[in-house]
Amino acid sequence: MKKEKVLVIGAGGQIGVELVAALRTIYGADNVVASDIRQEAHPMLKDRGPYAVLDATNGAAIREFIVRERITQVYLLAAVLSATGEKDPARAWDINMQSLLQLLDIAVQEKLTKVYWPSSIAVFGPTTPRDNTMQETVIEPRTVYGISKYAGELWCQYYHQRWGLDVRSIRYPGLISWKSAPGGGTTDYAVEIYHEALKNGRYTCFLAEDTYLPMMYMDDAIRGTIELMEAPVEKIQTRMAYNLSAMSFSPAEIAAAIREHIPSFTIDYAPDFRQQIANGWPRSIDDTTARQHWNWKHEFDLARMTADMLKNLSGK
Ligand code: AKB
Repeated sequence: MKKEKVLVIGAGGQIGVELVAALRTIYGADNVVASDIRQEAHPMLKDRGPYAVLDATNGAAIREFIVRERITQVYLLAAVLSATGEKDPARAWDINMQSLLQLLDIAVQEKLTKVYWPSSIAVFGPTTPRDNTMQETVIEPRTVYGISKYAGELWCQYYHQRWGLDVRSIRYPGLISWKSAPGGGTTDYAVEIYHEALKNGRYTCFLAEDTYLPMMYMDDAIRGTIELMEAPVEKIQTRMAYNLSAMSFSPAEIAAAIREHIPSFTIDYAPDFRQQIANGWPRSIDDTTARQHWNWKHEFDLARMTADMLKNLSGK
């Protein structure tokens, strides 16, 4: 077992519950503390290792916890995502930025060995080339979530340059998982559709049928996150977040993939305010930089992910 004591903030979310389990296999269950603002631990976090109630924006409480528990690494996952963020931009900005800026300070002062903070394809905007969007390109986000992620990337880069902090980050595409639900994102339809296909045999999609977005299966996202964090420091040559890609599909294409397993499945479309957000994001991502720097490779495509999602969700 590696000797680190890890704190995951916002562990009860879609990424957190799976990341905590993966980290516990590397560092040992007792050395990975899951924390969330919710009093009650997510069922996947219950009785499987230490759990703490922590508000990501309460820097004093987080510092006190880090010092008391001799934490050496922190993963900060708490965030307000794109769709929820547009409903209350000031709150989204506050939560997303306060939590990061306070943690970066604590990390320098308490000499943490590493920090992980997720970014998103939401950093890109309508002025970015939308196909095979490069690592370095025009970046003018138009959602508060995207603005906070881009600002956050710049802060991470600043803390690395100024203080030598080892902070690493990934621009996640839409993440699809069966163990835990997403919340408040524009790409959430690609999870809901599987649940509805199994439950009701039909789905009304909040994006139009030809809306292509970059997507990734959670297994790949967790493996990629851990590979980035485990990579030797000299491989991490960008301290902005890495583009990471696995697949790109539209609602019509995911529906067709589901029909391979459930031929009677039907979909209709009722685009809402999330369509405009999706229209400003890339259709596909170029992740050559991550592939070259630390050997990133995805494993799941749409067909393989669909088979796995439907098998696991039916078992549930
Ligand atoms: C969202 O839709 O807001 C997120 C994301 C792409 O970061 N899933």
